[in-house]
Amino acid sequence: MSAISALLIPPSSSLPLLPPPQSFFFSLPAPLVCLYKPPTAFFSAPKPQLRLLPRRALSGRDETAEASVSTATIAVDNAESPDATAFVIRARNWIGLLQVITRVFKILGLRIERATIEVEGEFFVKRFLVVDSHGAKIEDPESLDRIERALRDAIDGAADRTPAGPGTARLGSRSLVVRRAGLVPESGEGKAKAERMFSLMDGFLKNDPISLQKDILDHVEYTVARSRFSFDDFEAYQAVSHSVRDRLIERWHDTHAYFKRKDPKRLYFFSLEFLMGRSLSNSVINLGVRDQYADALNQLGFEFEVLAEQEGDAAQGNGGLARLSACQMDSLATMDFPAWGYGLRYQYGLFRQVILDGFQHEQPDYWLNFGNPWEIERIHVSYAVKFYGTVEEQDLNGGKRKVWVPGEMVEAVAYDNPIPGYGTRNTINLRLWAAKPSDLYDMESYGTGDYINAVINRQKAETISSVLYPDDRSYQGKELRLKQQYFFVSASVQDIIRRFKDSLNDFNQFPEKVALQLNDTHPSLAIPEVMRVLVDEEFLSWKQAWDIVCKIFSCTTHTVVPEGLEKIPVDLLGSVLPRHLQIIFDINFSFMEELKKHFGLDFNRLSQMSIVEEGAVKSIRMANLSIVCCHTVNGVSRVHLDILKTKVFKDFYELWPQKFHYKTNGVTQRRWLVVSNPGLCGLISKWLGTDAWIRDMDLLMGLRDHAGDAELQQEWKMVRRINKIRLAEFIDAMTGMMVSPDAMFDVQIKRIHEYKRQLLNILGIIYRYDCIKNMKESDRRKVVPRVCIIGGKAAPGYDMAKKIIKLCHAVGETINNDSDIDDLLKLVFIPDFNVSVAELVIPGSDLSQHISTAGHEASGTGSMKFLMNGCLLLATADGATIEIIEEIGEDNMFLFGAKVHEVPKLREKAENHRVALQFARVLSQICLGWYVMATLAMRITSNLSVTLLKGVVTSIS
Ligand code: NBG
Repeated sequence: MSAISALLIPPSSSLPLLPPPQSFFFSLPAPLVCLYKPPTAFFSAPKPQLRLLPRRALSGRDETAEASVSTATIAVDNAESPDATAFVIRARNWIGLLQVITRVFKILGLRIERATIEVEGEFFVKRFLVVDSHGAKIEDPESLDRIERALRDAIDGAADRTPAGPGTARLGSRSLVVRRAGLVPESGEGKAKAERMFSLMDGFLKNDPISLQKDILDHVEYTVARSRFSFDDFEAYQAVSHSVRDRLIERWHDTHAYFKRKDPKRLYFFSLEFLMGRSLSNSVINLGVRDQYADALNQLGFEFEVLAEQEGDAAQGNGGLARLSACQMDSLATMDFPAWGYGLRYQYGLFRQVILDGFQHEQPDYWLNFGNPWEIERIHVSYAVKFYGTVEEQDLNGGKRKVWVPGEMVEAVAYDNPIPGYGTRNTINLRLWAAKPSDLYDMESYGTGDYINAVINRQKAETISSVLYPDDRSYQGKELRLKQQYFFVSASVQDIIRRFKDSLNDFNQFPEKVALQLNDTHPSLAIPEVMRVLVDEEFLSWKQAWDIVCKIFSCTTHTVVPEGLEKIPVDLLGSVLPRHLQIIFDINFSFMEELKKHFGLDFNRLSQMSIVEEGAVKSIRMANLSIVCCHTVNGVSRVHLDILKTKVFKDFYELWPQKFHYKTNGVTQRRWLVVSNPGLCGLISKWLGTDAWIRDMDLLMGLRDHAGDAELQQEWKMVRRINKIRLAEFIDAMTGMMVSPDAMFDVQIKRIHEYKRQLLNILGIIYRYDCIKNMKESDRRKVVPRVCIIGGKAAPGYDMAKKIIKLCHAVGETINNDSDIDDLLKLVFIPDFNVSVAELVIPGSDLSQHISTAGHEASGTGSMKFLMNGCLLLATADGATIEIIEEIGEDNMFLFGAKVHEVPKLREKAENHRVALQFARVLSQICLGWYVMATLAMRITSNLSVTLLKGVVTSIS
């Protein structure tokens, strides 16, 4: 145990259970947002590097002002007192300084014995006599150094948010930063007006309870338009959210002003899906005002948690890829990147799953019905997006140019969603586009006299952003999907180019200002779109444009199987985006020529690598297009990259090995621990003596020092128990089933897929049930009661996945109603699994299953969420789990099934595989109708036997 950790172990009650993270900023080592690999190198951006936001840069102060507040000196004096350490802090005073200092001591588990204050000219000298948590003097130099650094960081950090310099008020509280009139004209009427404006809005919104209450009640009255004497929980949630949004907007403006001034290289993250879940809790935690809101609401008679529960999920995505985008945004903001997210604002999110008689039914998720306080509609930020039409050749700008004459035009209107970083003022933007009818076009149809139909036709434009496609692994080349992809890409590219041109006009500098990260192939039309804009609209030569494109794009792929790769029929693309098809053909032509030089006339290879797939339906392979144009192709785990290199993109890897990289996925601990498991969060901070792990995950290693401590174990159990009770209540509310929190909660929650093998889990449950039924009473007493929990949605068109859900219900019906086995085994299906359900289930789980057939899960981020909540894993060596095993050790998990390299061999042998007796017995029980829906189950099993024999069974052994 290091000296500092020994020092920092608090005497249990000296720290609040959940130290408010907003109290001050430690300056932290470069944060790691991924559990295992920091994603900073994600973009492999060419020089110059993206410029990170300096931690103190967003205070609205200039550099000269900075010098004037950073004059604090801190001295340690161990001679002054025989039994306490003196910290002497000499600084210009500001309101709140004392609070910041005492807070540091408190959080470090130190006790202030005595404090004195003297004045020396304009300086104050504050002397604190301090002892450690055991009442002893602090003598260890390392500890002293850490305390001193914490003090300095806190004082400087708080001072950074404190105004300085002439003409500004000195407000010490962290939230009272004064705005500086950076754009005030030097003199004249303009100056007077600007000064007046800034004096009217001279401070950021305050976060003391009274100010918060006033803001909330104002929003009740003026935004929600309810009387402040009569409003319900939902209206209170709306008002609270709007007041939080106001605070987000302040930081968001500062961030934009800062980056506009500095003009760094910006990172643009393009994704068709963002699975954000709820925002309120996450926002107040990242803003550092969680406790203030809780207090303020308490005094008004509301509970923060209850209001947070009112929020619906923003389910603008399907599964792993989309949740990764959301975690990515949180991390980019926290790590001070000048980043932007771009996507589509769907009116209907991922369908709601309703279970009727054990079958999944889909209901539309019209999530905007209740308003969305987190977005800001930017009616003035809109772009026309073109579709259909023809390409003509015209004489333009001194040469023959291609001109796309569109057949339809739709307006893309921006909806901005501020994303706050944790422990920083950096608040980045997720800009989502909504489709609106365009005013620019279609005037003619109004002249025809059929006014009503003209309006109705225009309204159809809105369908582009109306609904999220609910499949996560298959793409059927649908026109609407293609229009969605191009719509968001085109608007985003126009926005980026507009921003670039605001400061520069030379496109040679474009790669120094823009990095474009494509999340899977869905946004890959951005490639021909940038080519089109540069060549057709900015009149660059093809070569110049191509050089730029090759420098700015990188992409991540999230799939392992070739069927998951997107293809767009040429006919469809040619009709919707005629100019883009030409550009793709031209790119492919040059690429093929390059290939011939490299590999000779190896037609087999050429046809496999071609962007254009010949065949019954001639198609564009979006993955090939991306690889050809991107400087970096990113896998999401080590084994995923291996599979890309050796199978899916083998030929490309041989050609361009330098392009292929991997960054193992991560999840943000802000969402998956701090928001979802406050009990464990408090415990960790208490035992580590700091909450710095909320930005720097590696610090959790420090818990190892305390792992054997009985007190910690006891507290841990208590936290787990409370989470399990909460989960049991939720299960009761959702399914009407009472489960005992004393039982082991064995959980598998994720999208339903054959490769994820929920089916295998269910077969295992049947086997367990059969064993219990056949046990002697004495043996039954040794069985650990278990509640098996399964949850997840099946894509509406994925028949087998839907049957698996039905089988789960059928088996549950039998097991749960069997009074003979009592509480020894239960099977629960949690309906409508989404982000907020996961936030509730994960902290209450004892065991979680991640049992995909090895070689099928690209990464798998679920296991990371369970793991950081202290849940045991039962997992195959697949995706990121392989790296997790290396980190935590095989002894600390239940490793299961065949390895990646063993699976193909087992598949080969599957035809003649003799299944284990128990397995055959389980199948026959289903076939014999033990589990209610015998006929249905029979149909499943007949399909199953093929799957099982080919893959599943091999992994049971
Ligand atoms: C998923 C993979 C997961 C991976 C996430 C995030 C899609 C299409 N793919 O294994 O199946 O963890 O992407 O990379 O959601």
